Amino acid sequence: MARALIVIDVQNDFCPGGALAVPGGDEVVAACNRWMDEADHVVLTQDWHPSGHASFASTHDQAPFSTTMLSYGEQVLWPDHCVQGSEGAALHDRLDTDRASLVIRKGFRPAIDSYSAFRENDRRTTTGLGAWLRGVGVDEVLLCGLATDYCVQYSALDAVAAGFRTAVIDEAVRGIDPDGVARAWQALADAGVERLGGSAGG
Ligand code: VGL
Ligand code: ZN
Repeated sequence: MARALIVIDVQNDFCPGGALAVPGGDEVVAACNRWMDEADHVVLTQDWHPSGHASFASTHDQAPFSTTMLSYGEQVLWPDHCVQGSEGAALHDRLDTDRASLVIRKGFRPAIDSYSAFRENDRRTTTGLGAWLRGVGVDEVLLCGLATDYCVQYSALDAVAAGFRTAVIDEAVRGIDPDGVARAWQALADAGVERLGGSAGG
């Protein structure tokens, strides 16, 4: 069986200077690249929203970081970010994209956000990633990237729920909100997701 490294949303808009910058977001790039050596398959994800996306505060004339009810429930409203084809949506230019066998885009349906790389926020629409991983014989998933409290957390919870042995690499993730990050690590531990310390090769 095989191990996949899933590199979540290492995109310009989540790095310093970006539209939805995660503090220290660019610090994960080197660690993500190093951990690629430990995996049989590298998957990159890309948050990929059309303009006017339902997760954008501007779409609802609301303040960023407020919430609204969408058809599937409560949704945090974000500054416009990762608009399809924009420089902000591009992967960080020091990320080693040559190693990836799959780049999966998510959040492209106008009315549905997708934090998880596996399942959109309606919790029904799948991205196909779980089936792809099984198809290539993956039984173990390592996650790194951005952001710990949103897309990394949701992806890891869906991975472990789908039956993959799942770990999040501590040194290779950064989060948006410190309280949210603490809650995320607790939720991950409760779900049986391993927290990997140390560094690649160690
Ligand atoms: C993300 C908020 C909105 C993430 C994506 O990558 O964690 N967070 N879109
Ligand atoms: Zn997004």
